[in-house]
Amino acid sequence: MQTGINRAWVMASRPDGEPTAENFAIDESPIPEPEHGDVLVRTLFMSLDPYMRGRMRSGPSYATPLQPGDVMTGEVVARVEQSRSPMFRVGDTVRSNIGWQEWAAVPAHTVKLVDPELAPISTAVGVLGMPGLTAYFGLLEVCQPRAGDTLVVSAASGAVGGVVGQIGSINGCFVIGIAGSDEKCSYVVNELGFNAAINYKTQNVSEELARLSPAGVDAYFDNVGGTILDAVMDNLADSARIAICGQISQYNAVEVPQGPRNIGSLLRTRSTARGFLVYDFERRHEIGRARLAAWIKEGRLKYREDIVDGFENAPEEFIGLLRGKNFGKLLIKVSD
Ligand code: NAP
Ligand code: FER
Repeated sequence: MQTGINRAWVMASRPDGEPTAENFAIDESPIPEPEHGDVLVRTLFMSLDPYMRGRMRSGPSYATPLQPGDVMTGEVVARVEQSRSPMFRVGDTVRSNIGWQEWAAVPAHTVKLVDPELAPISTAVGVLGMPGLTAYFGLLEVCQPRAGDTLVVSAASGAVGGVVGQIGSINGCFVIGIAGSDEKCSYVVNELGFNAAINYKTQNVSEELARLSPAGVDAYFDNVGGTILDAVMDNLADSARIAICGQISQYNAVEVPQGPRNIGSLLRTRSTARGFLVYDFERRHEIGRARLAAWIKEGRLKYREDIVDGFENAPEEFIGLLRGKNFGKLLIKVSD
């Protein structure tokens, strides 16, 4: 039996616009007892992701929204501390959707084993987890990149964007990243091997795209929406493919903002814009994970993690994520 206190971050109230510290509260309870068929897990790394802002909102979604008092949604990398299932042993590393909390007793069949030989275990919720698989399937299936294509990706230095650009390079694309600082831009070019980068805060994105790729953009992996999507749509090549992966520039919006101002460009260029969710490709996730892991081992896929120490820092870092404070995959280190 494990004695002690479990801490969980709950949504105290629904945010109106940008989340604030007051929208979150810590709930304390005894560390739970695993029942027959359960494992007791202790969080090592907690993943913070933009989609969590969507869960805090009421309204239509593929997932049920949080109610005030619910534990914040999220996936963690954890250690099995007690096992009442033949599926796991004490000491196994797993990933589990237990949300923002330090401990949980969960049915063993809901927990996935992490192979520590593949890469550092933190990557199980990063480059080898949901964000990496989003990049892999969104790019290959929705953008359908071909050698010689110009591929543009926004939030380029982030968990998804960094992987998208590198898989684009592996497929022979000319890759242009869009990011929010000179440091992030130089990182994607100099460390990740993108061909070029545009700082959307200091440069005119539409003009830079026209200069860097006069023949137009063949594939756009959209992580942000808003005015950056508009700028890319000003520069489409014929038969371009736009993957609508995320719209982070609008996640804190109180009113649904005015839509793309240049839909006519799709018509003129016979282009396609398609939304997708990483879960659409769930049956092939293990294939994607294996390929991503192989590229890491071969040195062809690099990744950056932004690891912040301390469970108590989760809300502040999450608010920062929506503002672009993170640089690479954002994780909270909860215990050793
Ligand atoms: P991330 O890129 O690591 O972090 C978010 C980044 O978004 C920030 O660092 C910031 O970078 C950028 N950003 C924030 N506000 C912005 C704004 N107003 N305009 C432009 N950029 C802004 O996050 P991630 O986990 O890789 O997620 C990236 C996108 O993919 C998100 O939209 C997310 O919702 C989406 N996603 C979708 C799926 C799916 O299944 N469809 C799955 C996973 C993720 P800068 O400093 O460069 O602005
Ligand atoms: C994400 C952004 C949005 C994401 C999922 C969604 C899994 C889905 C939103 C909806 O159904 O309303 O990053 O990641």
